[in-house]
Amino acid sequence: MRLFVALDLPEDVKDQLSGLAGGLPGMKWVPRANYHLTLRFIGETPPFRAEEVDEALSAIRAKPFELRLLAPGIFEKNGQVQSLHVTAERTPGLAHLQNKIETALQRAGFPPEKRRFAPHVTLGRAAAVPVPKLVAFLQAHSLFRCPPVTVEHFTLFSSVLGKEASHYTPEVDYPLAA
Ligand code: 3AM
Repeated sequence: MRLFVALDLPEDVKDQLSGLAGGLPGMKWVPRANYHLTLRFIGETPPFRAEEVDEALSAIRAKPFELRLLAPGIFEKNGQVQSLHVTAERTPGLAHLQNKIETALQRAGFPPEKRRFAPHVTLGRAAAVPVPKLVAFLQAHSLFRCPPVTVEHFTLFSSVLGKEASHYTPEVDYPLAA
């Protein structure tokens, strides 16, 4: 199984995010159903390890928190735009949960995540978007904000890579409690 840990998003948030999708030639938009905020990519995992992941995640105790999604941004690699996302504010509640998940998975024997946590929801992958159009898009939406939502659980997803889009299945929800 290919696994990752993420926040699923309420339907009204997905509605608002999908309102941003469009108007950029060359952008491969993520289907609305696939919007999520990745907390930890785990990757290909045999069934017995998946059980250990579940045990590790089940033992996490963290409080509900407010998630704030802000203006769109981009990720680049070697000067090439890779993807478009909305940024999530790195609030203490979000950082705390991500940290607990990272620690729990390392204790379960997974190697540390090397990349710094940059919370975001990917909206699209940039195949060949003209840069001026992208800049105009980011400017046009720079004031975009979602009303804060209370996060009361996190989710272990499995993913099956597809030609057009990956297919994500929520496998287990883990509640957050005050
Ligand atoms: O949440 P986003 O869309 O940024 O790109 C994949 C997606 O990121 C990322 O994990 C999320 C859920 O699939 N991903 C895929 N392969 C990865 C890898 N080898 C990866 N992240 C880190 N390492």
